[in-house]
Amino acid sequence: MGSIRRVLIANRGEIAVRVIRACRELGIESVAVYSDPDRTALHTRLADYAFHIGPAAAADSYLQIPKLLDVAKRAGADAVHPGYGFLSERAPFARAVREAGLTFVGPSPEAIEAMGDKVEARRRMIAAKVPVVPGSEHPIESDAEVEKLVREIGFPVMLKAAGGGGGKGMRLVHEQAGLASGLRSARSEAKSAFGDDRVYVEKAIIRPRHIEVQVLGDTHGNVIHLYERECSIQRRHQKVIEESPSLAIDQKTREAMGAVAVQAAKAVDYVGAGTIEFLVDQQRNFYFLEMNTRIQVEHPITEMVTGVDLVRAQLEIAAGKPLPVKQKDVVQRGWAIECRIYAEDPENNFLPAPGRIEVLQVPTGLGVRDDSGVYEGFEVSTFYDPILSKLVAWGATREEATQRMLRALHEYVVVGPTVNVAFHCWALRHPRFIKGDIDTGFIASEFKPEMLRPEGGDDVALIGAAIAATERARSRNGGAPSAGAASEPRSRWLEIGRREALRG
Ligand code: MV4
Repeated sequence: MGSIRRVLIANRGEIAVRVIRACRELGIESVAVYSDPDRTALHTRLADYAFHIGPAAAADSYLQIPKLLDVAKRAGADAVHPGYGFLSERAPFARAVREAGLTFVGPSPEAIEAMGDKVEARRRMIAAKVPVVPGSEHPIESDAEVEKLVREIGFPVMLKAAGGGGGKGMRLVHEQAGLASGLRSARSEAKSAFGDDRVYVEKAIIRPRHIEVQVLGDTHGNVIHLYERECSIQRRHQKVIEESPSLAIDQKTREAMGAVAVQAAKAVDYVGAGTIEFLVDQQRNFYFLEMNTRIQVEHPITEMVTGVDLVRAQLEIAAGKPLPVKQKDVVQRGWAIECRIYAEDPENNFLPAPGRIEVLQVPTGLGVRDDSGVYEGFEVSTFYDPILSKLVAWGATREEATQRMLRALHEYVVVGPTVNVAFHCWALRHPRFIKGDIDTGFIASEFKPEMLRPEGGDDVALIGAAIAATERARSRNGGAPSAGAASEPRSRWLEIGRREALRG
């Protein structure tokens, strides 16, 4: 603890950039690490120092604890920020950082461990009077035991891996006949995925909403919450659109969830930024699901609505300072929506679509924020999550935020990789989104690839737009623009093509 002068960022892409920005604002020097394909990445360029840590495969670079610690030492860093993903929730990493005499920007290894073991987390939450989904208080020992438990809670039930989280190794069981075989397959999947065959059971909540609460804890025992994020729009356990506040809860439920989230964090002596995930059923009952012991992808919507810089707060907390705000001063103002902009093809089962970004036009303007990890000319690698940026729109009301997001999506142009911009337009214009009638099954039940396909004739305009944009990039790069790429018709094509491409 004590003051932090130089931070090693054990991550890449947009979150590494986000941390570098917070460091610079605080007068803290930043140390980036990069793999072979990230030699020219944005985080590598923006940091004060950058060190090569190995080949593209994360297992040989961003996940190499000894290499990272060696760089931290050589670079003279006094702290390590893990970002999200990679090593961010690995207790052994937090411990190794601590044992190397460095400050880990995050919670204690003990808190990471307690919340990483989902059975242990449930046990701690039950002890702290945090509502959990009815079910196991310890791992299932036998078929007889699970049958007895299920007689009490009733079908349907969800079998889950103690070492899991994020949806891996889950089994939905509807009736007695499927219980023993479900247990067997859940166990073997858990064993091979996590090296841990412990499984537990919960009552299954049907078509739940996923609503999570941001918390901050400091080293002086203070914990506050920063209200909720609605994260129900997901696909295969990957969030796609998030918003804050949530339309699904009233003020009383909101305050109750916030208070429970604080209780949950206090139960593990939580320090830093964390998130308590809840499942919310159709009667607005809420249940603790998991705690994420890291900064999350979707943290910007909380920043936009509360005005609290969460990454700055992480760094200040790690330096031993008290929380930057008191609970009574945390207020939700307006509405924020985040769309994750991915290089992927929604018309082809959301297949990742990496490649070189030939043209990039990023939206700006009132109430628009784009947290990006890329730039025009950068090659999106096949080795990592193909996220380009997180586009956030803030408005005084949900309607204004939605309109602003649609406007920003309209401005967003990427030539090169296929992106999911049109998919976001489709979702934001959907009557169920507009009503706020969303749950975790929204995309699976509403989305069909045909819904994005332009009607006959529009393809011509799309091709025109692509040609025009490529010409623009070529001339900017010093190449000779071809005949017929004069500025007037070029911009008209671009305008028509863009409008057609984005028409939901
Ligand atoms: C559940 C559930 C219904 N009932 N647990 C999926 C991710 C993992 N973190 C927990 N998950 C779920 N747990 C009970 N008792 C439904 C899900 C679930 C889900 C949860 C949040 C967001 C999206 C989801 C999509 C499918 C299933």
